[in-house]
Amino acid sequence: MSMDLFEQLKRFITEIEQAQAADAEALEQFRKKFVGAKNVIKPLQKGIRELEAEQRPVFGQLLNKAKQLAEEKYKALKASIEAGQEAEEVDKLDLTAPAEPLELGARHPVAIVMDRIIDVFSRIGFTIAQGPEIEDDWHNFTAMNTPEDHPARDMQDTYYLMNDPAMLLRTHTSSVQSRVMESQKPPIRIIAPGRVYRNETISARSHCQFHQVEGLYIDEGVSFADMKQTMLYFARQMYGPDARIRLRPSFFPFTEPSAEMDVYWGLQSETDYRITKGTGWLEILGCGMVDPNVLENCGIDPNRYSGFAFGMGIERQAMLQYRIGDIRLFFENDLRFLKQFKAAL
Ligand code: 2NM
Repeated sequence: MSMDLFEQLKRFITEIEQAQAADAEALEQFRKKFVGAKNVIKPLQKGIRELEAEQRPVFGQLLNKAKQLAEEKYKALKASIEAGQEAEEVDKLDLTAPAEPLELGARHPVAIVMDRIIDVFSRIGFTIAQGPEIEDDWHNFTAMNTPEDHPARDMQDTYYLMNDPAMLLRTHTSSVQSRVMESQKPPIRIIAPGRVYRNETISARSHCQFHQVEGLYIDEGVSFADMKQTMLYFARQMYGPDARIRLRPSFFPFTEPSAEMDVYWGLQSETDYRITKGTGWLEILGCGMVDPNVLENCGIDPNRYSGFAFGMGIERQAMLQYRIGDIRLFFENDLRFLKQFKAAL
């Protein structure tokens, strides 16, 4: 009797060890027989009472070993069937099929307009200059002939760093131009595109951050006429070959004389009246002859060299070009807004 129990268990163990499963069905049969709730090993446990006392622990250990073996074998069989299925799926893959198309992103309208402006000036020999957005007072204001009592230097108008009030977020990219003038000899022909900051209340028309392209041209004998012709070239490249410009006298601390440039927009629609304030002319940029004080501050001899400079806001031009009514849209990163510029890629 006791021999039968051992015999039976050993047979099961051999069967478990030699088991194979070709498919999910065979695996399920194995599971039912050796692992499931009604497995064949369990009933043998009851037979333990019929054994001699010294044989019971031996049988118990063998029984546990059989259970463990069954579970391990089941896991192994299952894994090998799954690996087989995976290999089958890989075999079915057509590796020569064309890939799923990648959805192209859209360019940000500020980047689109900025690149167009850069292109226009690149064609006539301007190169791109860059500098830090966190600037010192010298490069942003003092070198730029902006006096201590100028409103732009007010704590309310510019962002200063709390742990170092001598440092600030640049209010224009002129700070880049001052760095270039300090480190290079004329002829200098650069544009400085980039982000700038002003401490303004955010509204549909103004923001605490925006983008600029400023330009600088310094050499011997550079005149106001050179500036005017360069600005006309720019206007015609940006706004079409028939674009007309006008210069109005203005003031900037770093240029003398200074001017504001308008491009003729027209008065076709009611909107045209609104955005041009009824004149048909749109203000596009500021410009002027670089003040001799600025040249001197940056180590360039004003008796030998002269130059012109200009600056424009990118958002403003993007708003005109794409009829965008609110400057905040540029900085909210709302996909419904951004996706509209896909075609402009
Ligand atoms: C403007 C308008 C007029 C300007 C001046 C300079 C520099 F560095 F030469 F002094 N950079 N940019 C300038 C001149 C900027 O922005 C409306």
